[in-house]
Amino acid sequence: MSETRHPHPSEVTPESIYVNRRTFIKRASLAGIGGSLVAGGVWARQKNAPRVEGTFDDDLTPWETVTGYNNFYEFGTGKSDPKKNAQDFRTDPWAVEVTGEVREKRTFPLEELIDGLTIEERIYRMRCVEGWSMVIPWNGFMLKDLIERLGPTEDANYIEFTTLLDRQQMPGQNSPILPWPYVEALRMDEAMHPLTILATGVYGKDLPPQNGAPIRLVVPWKYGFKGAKSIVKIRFTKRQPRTTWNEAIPREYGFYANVNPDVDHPRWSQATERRLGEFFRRDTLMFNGYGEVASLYEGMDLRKYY
Ligand SMILES: Nc1nc2c(c(=O)[nH]1)N[C@H]1C(S)=C(S)[C@@H](COP(=O)(O)O)O[C@H]1N2
Ligand SMILES: [Mo]
Repeated sequence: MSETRHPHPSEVTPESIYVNRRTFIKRASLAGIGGSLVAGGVWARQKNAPRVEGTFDDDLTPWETVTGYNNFYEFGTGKSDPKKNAQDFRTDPWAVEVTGEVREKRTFPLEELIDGLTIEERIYRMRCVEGWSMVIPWNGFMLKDLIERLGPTEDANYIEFTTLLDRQQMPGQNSPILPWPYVEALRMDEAMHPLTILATGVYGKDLPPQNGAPIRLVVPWKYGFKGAKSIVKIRFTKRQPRTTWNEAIPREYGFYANVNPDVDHPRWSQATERRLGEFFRRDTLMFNGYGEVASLYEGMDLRKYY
């Protein structure tokens, strides 16, 4: 990467929490990465072995941070609340309703919905609107592959994702901190971009509940809040759907939510970020470093469409 040199994480973090990708791969293969690693769950029932897609030289954020420092307001607003409060969350059986402008309009058991789709490992930089970032080895499939299978109609311009609404299991939904259930959406061309995935795993295991088990959206060039967790409904729409954070605080959270160091959040700058596990802040990169998506927004004023 051509950005200014930042200290190597091993220079500023204790060796024990420093995970090098190569060591990880070695360890993972020793443990037998993939289906045999865990019993039950979505990941284990996937027939195809994960394929590692591309290479990436940023160090991975350690498992403990990826699964212990989360935003999932259904389970509390503190960063350590989701891990604590989501442990008994039931993700099996799980079904996803597919509706709206689409040929295959019905409710699918999760296994059937994703059966046969190619699961890969995708190591993505993730950037939260709050200013922290991580590098996460997701396991998932291209949303595009699922969309092609479902067959949206010509009127499908957007795709909407809805999180489970369950006030018993998700205590946060008893407080009006957000309009529930959590909803996010993408324009169809964003959804069809090969970088956009639905993740079912992380670090070669099923997603832990706090990370959005059993299936969640991952869009690496957008702020983390676009990545709706624990999805129970996928709806194809003609018009731009209402989305949770945009509806809650429109001035602060736009529909597009593209990572953009030049457009500040009204209450803080978005120019830099703190990669969790590192000491010094890094410059935030346009589109979180995924410049290949720029063509999706050609001719759009990204200050207006933030
Ligand atoms: N349903 C739901 N999805 C959600 C959230 C949430 O509160 N509820 N938080 C979002 C935010 S703000 C971020 S930064 C990411 C965090 O994902 P992670 O905990 O797996 O890192 O999840 C996103 N998806
Ligand atoms: Mo976030």
